[in-house]
Amino acid sequence: MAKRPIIWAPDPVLKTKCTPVAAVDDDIRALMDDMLATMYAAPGIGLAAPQIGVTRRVIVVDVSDKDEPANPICLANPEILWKAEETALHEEGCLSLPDLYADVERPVAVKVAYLDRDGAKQKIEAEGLLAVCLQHEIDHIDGVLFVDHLSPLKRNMIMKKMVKAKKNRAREEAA
Ligand code: GNR
Ligand code: NI
Repeated sequence: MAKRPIIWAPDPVLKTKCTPVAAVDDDIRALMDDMLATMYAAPGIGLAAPQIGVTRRVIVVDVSDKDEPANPICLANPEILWKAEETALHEEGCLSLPDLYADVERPVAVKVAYLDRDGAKQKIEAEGLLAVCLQHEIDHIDGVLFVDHLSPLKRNMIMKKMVKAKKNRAREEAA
């Protein structure tokens, strides 16, 4: 399992609609393992393949508490089958928009079909933080960031901060 660099917005790879995986083979399993290593190291509660530069429909999540056993879930070709009509606001962050947070409105529960790490068809019904995280990650593989759910004013404020943060990082890396 190798940790990989996380791509920061703005970047075209984060705006890309990712392609489905044909089958969960050893290459996809290695990708899932690298994504989990990258997510746990960050640390984060989810990661989507485009965040490490791979435009395939693969996401990983683990919303377990620190004092609980780890509960990694690997999802290939996740598909939202059902969304609750009820919505709620939840504060979101993103490893591709480090240190920037905003309240995002989403359905409070979702049902998702996917292929697991063994390529078996699975369904998961989620509410609470897991529902938020799954929707955030599935957005990523459709080229959508949490800021795309905000008003243009809020989105532009956050993206301006990201342009500055990326310039600062480039300057630090060059120094
Ligand atoms: O680590 C993360 N935390 C988080 C908090 C609230 C809503 C969504 C998330 S996902 C984020 C990791 C990430 O960027 N996944 O794409
Ligand atoms: Ni994210």
